[in-house]
Amino acid sequence: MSRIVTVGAAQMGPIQRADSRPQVVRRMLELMREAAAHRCDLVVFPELTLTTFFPRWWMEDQVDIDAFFERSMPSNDTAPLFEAAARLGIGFSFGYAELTPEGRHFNTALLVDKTGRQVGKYRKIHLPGHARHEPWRAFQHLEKRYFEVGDRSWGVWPALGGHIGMMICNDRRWPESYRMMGLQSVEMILLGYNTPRHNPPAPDHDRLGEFHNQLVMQAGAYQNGTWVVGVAKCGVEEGCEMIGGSSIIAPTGEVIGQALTQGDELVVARCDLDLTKSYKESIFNFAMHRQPEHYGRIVGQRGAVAPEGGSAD
Ligand code: ING
Repeated sequence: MSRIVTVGAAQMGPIQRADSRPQVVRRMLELMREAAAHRCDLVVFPELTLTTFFPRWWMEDQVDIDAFFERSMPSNDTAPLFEAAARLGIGFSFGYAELTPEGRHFNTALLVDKTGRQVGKYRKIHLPGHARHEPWRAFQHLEKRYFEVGDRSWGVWPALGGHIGMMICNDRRWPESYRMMGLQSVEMILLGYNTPRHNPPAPDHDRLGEFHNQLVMQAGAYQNGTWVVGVAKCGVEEGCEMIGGSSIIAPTGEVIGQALTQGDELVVARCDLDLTKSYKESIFNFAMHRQPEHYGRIVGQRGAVAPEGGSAD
């Protein structure tokens, strides 16, 4: 028995500050049409798909900041995506900056089914970077200033014949994100990312950008017996290079599809959700092997606490 979901990882090249939402949506629709031609069931778009990665700039006027946010979803600009999904019979997920009616700001991702109905919503929990202006940096990374921490934990939704979950960008570097969905029997995790090549506080990491990107997604896939679809917005945006490497990763931990460019590029793979079973029922049979009574620090502590002197045992 196999439950095949044909996935299109829809990598987006750079979006410049002057690029309008209609221009970006046209690019997304082109990728969706290409996915339909490849008989995809699902198209996955990156984090903050609709605009340039604006947290790279220090802004003080909330009007300027809110210009990057969506007040409604779908909006006039994004409605064509939902209509195309229903017309083509393709589910999709994408990330955007959400401004709620109550005035709250989130880095959000949506899961939309083949009928164009919103199935799931996730708001980014791990916000990297900093909240204050740090002019020493070549560019800012102000997600802690512009977004609130998500107000709901990672969800898993029945969709496309399986259990689908979402996370966003920096979440992928934290094993807790995967495990929270692994404990909900997730079979495919969708995630988008905008990852600058250069990380000002740790420039020695720059040469390892693609390696760390793959490392964390492959580990998360294998350790939770799930597919992982990681999709980049990449290339040089406003002078800032962001890494590509969009990947479709099997529960084996193997990369079975990967983008080759730093532009708009569709990576297609047939993903059998039943490949997850042998991992979930053996090496990562959580009910049989996990020992939560010894995991207290993982939830009880925020930061690390080193041992007081003394011997090892
Ligand atoms: N971006 C980055 C990410 O976690 C980052 C933050 C930049 C981490 C550079 C490491 C190096 O991929 C987002 N948007 O979370």
